[in-house]
This record gives sequence, structure tokens and C-alpha cells, in this order.
Amino acid sequence: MNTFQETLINLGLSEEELNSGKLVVTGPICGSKLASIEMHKPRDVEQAIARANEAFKIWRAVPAPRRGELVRLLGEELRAAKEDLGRLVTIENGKIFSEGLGEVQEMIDICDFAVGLSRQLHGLTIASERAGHHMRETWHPMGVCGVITAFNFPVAVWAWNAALALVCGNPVIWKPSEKTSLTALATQKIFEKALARFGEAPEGLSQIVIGGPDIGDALVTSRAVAIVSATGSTRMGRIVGEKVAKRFGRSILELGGNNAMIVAPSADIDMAVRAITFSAVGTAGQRCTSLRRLIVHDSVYTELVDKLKTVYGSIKIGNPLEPDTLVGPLIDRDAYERFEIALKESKTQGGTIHGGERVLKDENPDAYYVQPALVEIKKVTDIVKTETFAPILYVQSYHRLEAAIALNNDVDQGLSSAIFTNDVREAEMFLSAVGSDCGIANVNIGTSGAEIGGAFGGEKETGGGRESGSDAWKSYMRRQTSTVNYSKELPLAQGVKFDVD
Ligand code: UN1
Repeated sequence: MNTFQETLINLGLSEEELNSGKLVVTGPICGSKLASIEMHKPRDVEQAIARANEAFKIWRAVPAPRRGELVRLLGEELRAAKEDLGRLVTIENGKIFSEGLGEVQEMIDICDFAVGLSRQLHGLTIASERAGHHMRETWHPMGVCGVITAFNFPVAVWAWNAALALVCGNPVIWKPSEKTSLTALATQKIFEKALARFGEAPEGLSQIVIGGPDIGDALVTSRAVAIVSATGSTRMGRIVGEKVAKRFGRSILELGGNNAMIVAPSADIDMAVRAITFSAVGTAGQRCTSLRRLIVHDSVYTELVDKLKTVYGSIKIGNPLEPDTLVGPLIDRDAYERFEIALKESKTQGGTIHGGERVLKDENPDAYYVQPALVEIKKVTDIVKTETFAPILYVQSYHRLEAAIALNNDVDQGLSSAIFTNDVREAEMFLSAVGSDCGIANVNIGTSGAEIGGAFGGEKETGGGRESGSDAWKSYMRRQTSTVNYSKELPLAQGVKFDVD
């Protein structure tokens, strides 16, 4: 038996489930078919939504710390399944095994966070202008939460949303990427184990719907789905955002990034090289937080670029299950074609390309491994402003920090950003109101690999949503403002007189 089959068995996925349908799941490691699974129809989504709304009626009244207990058990089950689920992430998505494990760790971390949160869903008391009155603000469960996730973080992003939504009192319906349905099915099995240990929970608390855009659309357009959390491209987010807004639903959008790092003259260059490499080539450049633009001070430009070329040249590309591999395959042929087109355009637009070749083609004719590319380019051309979901890093130089910050901000997206500097003035300027316009701004670390404790998301075409830590939980609840009169008078606010006798 090979590791893949063993992994599936350990995760409780049966042969029958994996060979029963029309949706073919292809593994990016060698491009072969992994499974063919059953797809849902929009009618199934309607039924799932109805079930979830029934579940909501019960779950919203369960005390939040008790809801937290379910998420605590989910965290325990994820710990037990970490190795297998991490491996399946690698097999289905192509990220290296260490990152596959890291992704499951991110799920465990958000469960821990959500358990604590389940005792901290706090509101406010507010001073009233009227004697014998008080005001307060309370957060209540909001309703069914639809979660649409992308292939690149096939399970962690579900966990960010589900762990919070569940402690906040909301059932969840998950539409995973068609490219990574296996990890989603495995995660659902893990959730079911937690549910069985939890005992009495309503049916339909967490459901999964498998399929293409029509399935996503059924979630997005339904008035019975209170919240739609969608992660993916800006193109997808624009469609989802508009449709949800049209029915006055709530959306949480986590869309594209075109993330930059500024490397200042005082930067620790060797540390910067390591951070740049992880952020730009890690996950084969397929994170929304991947580093896509490098803005280097002219005094350290040659030194840094030379060091990067050397490191890029020695990076091990190959099977992501092998321990010394750092760059696995691109997800599929489409991704490779976009990589190729972007490099072609970079050249036409004045770029000098280092790397960027397809590699390991003879061994893997149906899989797409590439040598990460560095593109030195002087002007901010269209291609520099385009997010290509692949390991391409555009390198530009600057002289004044203000100009570097302007370059950082001169793209449509606003997800992540970073500065490498040992000058506290520069660092603080970058983090200030006149600095980076992104949701994430880091100092002396890369743009990717955020911890779950902070709010995750960004501005402009990144969509404005926040998920994960800090007070992102508020997006999963409805706010209620109450004024309570415990006096025997009925004074009106603003001193208004309205005597009826
Ligand atoms: C994503 O790429 O969709 O900060 C999420 C990071 C990860 C999450 C990325 N923790 O890179």
C-alpha cells in the first residue's frame, strides 16, 4: 500500500467515496488522478441551507462556552490527525510537507484561540444621558455562515472561519475549491469525530458542498445565508461581493494581494535574503501573502540581488513529500501557463529575467515544476501591478523612503507588506498613517506566514475583510444596542418633550 492510500484510510475516507462521482481530483505532484468524487447540485445546497437554518435555531441558544467545547474537541481531533491531514494537503495541493503540517497547525491554533474566545464574546456598557437608564451593547449569533475557500490554503482558511463562526453560534456550510475537495472531505470527517464526542449538537452544524461555481452561487445568492466568507481571486470576490450586497447580506472577502517588501540601507541583508526567499518561493508563490515585489535601496541593490540569485540557484525544487524540497509544483497546467505568460510580458515590458524555466519535465510530463523567477524591472508596468499566483518576484530600486512607500502602495491590492530596516524612524514611518496602506505591515520579517492571533486581511481590492484573530469574531455576530430604563420616569433623549396628558 502506498502512503497516499494509507493516509486516506487513516483519515477515514473510503474507496467508495473516492471513486463515486464526476469531479476528478488531480494531484499536482505528478499530475495523476487521485480520486473522482461526487458533486452536489444547487438543489442540494438549498437543502443544506435549510438544515443549517434549523441547526441555527438550536445552536444560537447553546451557551457560548459550551459551543467552545465542540471547537476544543475539534482541536484535539486535529492534533491526532495532524500528520495524515498535513500529508494529504501536500499530496493534493503540492505545498511541501512542513507547510502541510504548518497548515494543520494553523487550524489547531485557531481552535485554541476560539475556545478562549467562547468565554470572551464581550460587549460594552455605555453611559446614558438619562437618569435611571443604562445602555449596553451585546453581540448575538448572526446566522448561517457560508465559507468559500481556495486551493492554496485548502483547510486552514475553513478553520479560521468555522472555529469562530461556531463559537459565535453560527452553523457553517463549506464550499471548498474543486481542486482540493479531498482535504475538505477529510476535514469534515475530523469534525464529525469531534461532534460524536461532543454529544448533543444539532444536525447540519457544519456541512460541506462540493462542486463548481454554481454551488458557490447557490450559497452567495441565498437570503438564508447571513454571512458569506470568500477567499480567492479579486475577480471572484467582485462577483460574490456584489451579489451578497444586493441582498444586504454580509460578506467577508479575502482576495488577492500584490505584496511588496522594502529593503532599506541599514537592513540585515542575510536575514532579508532568507525572509524574501521564504515569502517569494515558499508554497511555490501560491499564497495570497506571497512576496511579489521587492523594492531595494540603491546602495544595497547589487549586493542583495547577487545573494538572491545565488540562493535561488541552489533551491531544491521537486517532490514536496521529500524532506529537503523547498519548492513543490504549481497546482496545475493553467497556473503554469499564467506563469509563462507573465514572464513573457515581463520581458516585453523591459524586465530582465533570472530563472523561470520549467524543470523536471521529463520525469513529470503532467506536473508543473518551475524554477522561481527574479525579474529586475525599472518601471512599474502593468505586469508588475498584476498578481500572478506563481513564484515571480519583481525587483526594483529606490532612493528615498517616501518613494519606496509610494511604490509599495501603488497597486490595486492592499494585503501584506514589509520593510527590512534597523532604523527605527524608517520602521515607524512605514507603519504610520503615511506608510503602508495594507492590512498587514511587518518589520524585519517577510510578507507571508502570519500567525492566527492577529486579524488577517487587507484593503482595496483585497476586499476589506478580516478573519482569524483580534476582534475578527465581530464579523460573525450581530451587534445589538439596548437602552434599559429602570426609573419611574420616561425622559426622552435629546431633551425632547412629548407630553400626551
Ligand atoms: C492565504 O494565502 O490565503 O499569512 C492565507 C500566511 C498564512 C495564510 C495565508 N498564514 O501566509
